[in-house]
Amino acid sequence: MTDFMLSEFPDDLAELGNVATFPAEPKIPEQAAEKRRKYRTIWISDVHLGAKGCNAEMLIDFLDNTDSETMYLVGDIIDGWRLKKKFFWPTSHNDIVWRLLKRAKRGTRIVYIPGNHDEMFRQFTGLNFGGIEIRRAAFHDTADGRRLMVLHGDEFDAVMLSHRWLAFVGDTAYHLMMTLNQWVNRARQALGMPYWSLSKAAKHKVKNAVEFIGKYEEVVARAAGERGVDGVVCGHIHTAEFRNIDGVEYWNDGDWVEGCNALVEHHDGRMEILNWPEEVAGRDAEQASEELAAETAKAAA
Ligand SMILES: [Mn+2]
Repeated sequence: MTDFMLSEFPDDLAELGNVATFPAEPKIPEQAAEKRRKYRTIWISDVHLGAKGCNAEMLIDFLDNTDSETMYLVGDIIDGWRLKKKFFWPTSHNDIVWRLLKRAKRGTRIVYIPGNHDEMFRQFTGLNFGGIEIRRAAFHDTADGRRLMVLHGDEFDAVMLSHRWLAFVGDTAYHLMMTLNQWVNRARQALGMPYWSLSKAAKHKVKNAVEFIGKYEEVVARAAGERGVDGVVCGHIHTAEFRNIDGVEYWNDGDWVEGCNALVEHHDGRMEILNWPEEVAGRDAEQASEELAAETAKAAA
């Protein structure tokens, strides 16, 4: 047995457990925090960190431009299935983890509800890591007194006997489609065209997929209604949506692979689904018109 070499450790043992060892800055610098849009609550899900399809840059932009008192990570944040097949972890994915931990440190209450792709974290239900609470599901009370059940949504796969969703987006087929989506969007970006979601377009054209999604939404809403809540927030099927189904609110916060959606609650309890590529396009257009106005004013002077 080799001797324990204390000399190999830093002189200042406090360094090992010091908060200061938390990387001071992410690789992609954080944008100024003062002009962030403030919400009461933010829900995001289906980020799929560790998968090539994850739209990390778009999510980083979202995180740098928003803030909230509470944030729910509604599952499939990390894609354990993909990581198991092939380890893939670019710095941008690390930067997202950095931003989430930083948010918790700044005082945002973060509740992480693992999904089916990150189910390995379900065994830690009830624990708290870096200020992030891990839960199997949660109840959220809105500012205007509605009670919402929050869960990932794969719980209903077994109920959906036909499994049409899986037939349509079988893991490999879905992965291929997402790769294609990236190529298409890289080309579009090079041509100065806005972001466009390939599978979103395809999903709306495939009758079975549309039927499946509609049925899924009804099954989830019915289950929530049976539990006496006013509504439900879930993710899983990568289709952001709001529907009132027999008096029960169904909210799906979408995904960050193709749609790049988030669900937010304003301070008065009003809820809204954000399409971040559209928000970015709006911001860019506003900036361009401001610059043009400034140039025109300069030319006139
Ligand atoms: Mn899922």
